[in-house]
Amino acid sequence: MKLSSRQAFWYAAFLLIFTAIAAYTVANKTWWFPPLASVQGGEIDNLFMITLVITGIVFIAVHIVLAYFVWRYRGQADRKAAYVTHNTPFEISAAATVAVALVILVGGGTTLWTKIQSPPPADAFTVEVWAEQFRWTFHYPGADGRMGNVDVRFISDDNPYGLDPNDPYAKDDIFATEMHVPYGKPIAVILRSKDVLHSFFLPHFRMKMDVVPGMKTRMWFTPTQAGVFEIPCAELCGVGHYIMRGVLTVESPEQFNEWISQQTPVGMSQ
Ligand SMILES: [Cu+2]
Repeated sequence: MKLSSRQAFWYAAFLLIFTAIAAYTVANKTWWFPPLASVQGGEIDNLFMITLVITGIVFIAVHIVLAYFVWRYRGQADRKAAYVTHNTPFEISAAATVAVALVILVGGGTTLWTKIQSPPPADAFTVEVWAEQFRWTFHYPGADGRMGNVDVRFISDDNPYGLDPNDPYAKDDIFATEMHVPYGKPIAVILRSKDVLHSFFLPHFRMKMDVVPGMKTRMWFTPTQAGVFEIPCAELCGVGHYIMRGVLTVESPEQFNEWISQQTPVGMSQ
């Protein structure tokens, strides 16, 4: 199909306008991340920016070249296509450029992923999280400071989160509908599901982990500020998925101790 000059002009103009709008919305941070609130999130954001700059330069360059070619090689009478078999210097330099970019991106990503997936520090504060259609429940140790064992085989109407009835540490455990953590130390999270796949997402902390029935998954992160943060479920888990939203409060150790002292241990509520 031959493009008339007018068609070629508008086609090229559309490409340039589209590229300019895309570049502007990204550079202007029109739709961007929520404010950062974790140490690990800072490293993730840095890697994201490196990736964005490399791919952004390629994206803009490719579209400018494409627009130019659409205009330059529009339909013209009596013009034949050029026949180019190969161009060794160009092919080597193009392959080398792509290889260097991929080594930077994959190397940076693998290194950071390995670090973030490493076991949590020994002084981390641990919370166990139960996901179910369509809410989050947070499991804390009681006054003895140790969380009781949990197993899905113990789940019943009277024991909705499967505490081990024979475990003395389980007697004073606490199940809360909100997540609170003390500020100033790493937070480790152990994730369990009662029913289907869910995903525990902390957008301000740049953390997300699938919650898989039948297994424990984990994450850990270090908050950099106190505050109240949203916990959306990031896996379509049923008709009520959209209301599956929890709240994470990061607060001073004193405020946290006061909050936890107001929660009712399971042993007393039964
Ligand atoms: Cu869910």
